Amino acid sequence: MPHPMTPTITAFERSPDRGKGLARDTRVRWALEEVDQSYEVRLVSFSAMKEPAHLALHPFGKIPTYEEGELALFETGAIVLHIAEHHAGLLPKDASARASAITWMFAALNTVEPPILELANARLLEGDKPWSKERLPLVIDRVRIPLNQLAARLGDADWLDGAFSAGDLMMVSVLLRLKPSGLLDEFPKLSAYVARGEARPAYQRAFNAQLAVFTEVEAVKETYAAINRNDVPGAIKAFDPQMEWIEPPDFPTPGTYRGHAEVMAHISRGRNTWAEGGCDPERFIVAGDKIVAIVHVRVRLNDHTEWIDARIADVFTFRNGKVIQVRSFGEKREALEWAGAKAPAESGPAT
Ligand code: GTB
Repeated sequence: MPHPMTPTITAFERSPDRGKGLARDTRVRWALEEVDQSYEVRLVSFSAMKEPAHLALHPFGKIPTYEEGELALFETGAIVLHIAEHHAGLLPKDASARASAITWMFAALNTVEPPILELANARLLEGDKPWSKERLPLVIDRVRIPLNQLAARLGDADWLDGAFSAGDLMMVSVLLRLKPSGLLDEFPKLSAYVARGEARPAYQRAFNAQLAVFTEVEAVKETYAAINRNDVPGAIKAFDPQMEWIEPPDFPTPGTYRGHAEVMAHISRGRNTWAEGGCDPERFIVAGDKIVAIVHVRVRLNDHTEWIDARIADVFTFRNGKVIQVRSFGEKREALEWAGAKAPAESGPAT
């Protein structure tokens, strides 16, 4: 079981950047990694973000959120500040130096990030408007102004104000969003500053963790999609040759199936009993190397008229990007307990 105070953050179930680290959970993960605090991740879909359970955590229906015991936070500025204040390593001890570092966090969020967001919106959301081409140079110039000023202030220093701090973490996170635009290349000092941030082991761990979630969830989804279309080789594409699939005694085909051949035969046997329907993973909870998939099973078996309509939970364990075990559970609670994860907020159909 996780420590009761292990924080849980939320992240995109399917990040539009396909795991390039640009969504805002990365900066929270980075802060947690810098202070060596383990954490859990609950993945939310775009529709779940707008449901009451998530809105209770984040009034604006966004990610990330941060839960730690009774405490629930939103806004990455507040979350990173909370982490930095409760652990050593991200803020100086001296009160004035601490206030300066916090000032850089605000500068990143209030001065540097807004024009960068405006540019992202101009490109992604307004690119098809008739006036977009004319407006874009103006928006880009508005980004250049604070970047020029920031580069001048940074000069040849490694970090903004002495040692690396939460201010740098936030500034680098904000600047990273510019990478796809190429604009950062105009500012070699800032490019080098961002590269220094990215080179930090804690950043690397945070980046890899969010990328792993993206690729692992895609692999889990593809497993069910392949089973549904009766593509058994496709279903085991992400499975390690030594993997095992364990089904509990009260399942129709209980037992432990080991290796590709046994697992394929097992999947095939189960799949061939279906007349129609499918298994849809509806929700994902990440706990360390495990992904708990809450699966909606809606199947009509051969020679039956009634439908099976149930929710089960499959726990996928990954090693080096490959599935080494799938363990099925009839009850979501049992699966989460076994995986050492907390239950997700209840909402929508997947409860
Ligand atoms: N001010 C808030 C904070 O700092 O926490 C902003 C939170 C926020 O905008 N979150 C975004 C979100 O949940 C994700 S980061 N959006 C969903 C919605 O509004 O419905 C923004 C983001 C999204 C995608 C990429 N990407 O794919 O490149 C990059 C950044």
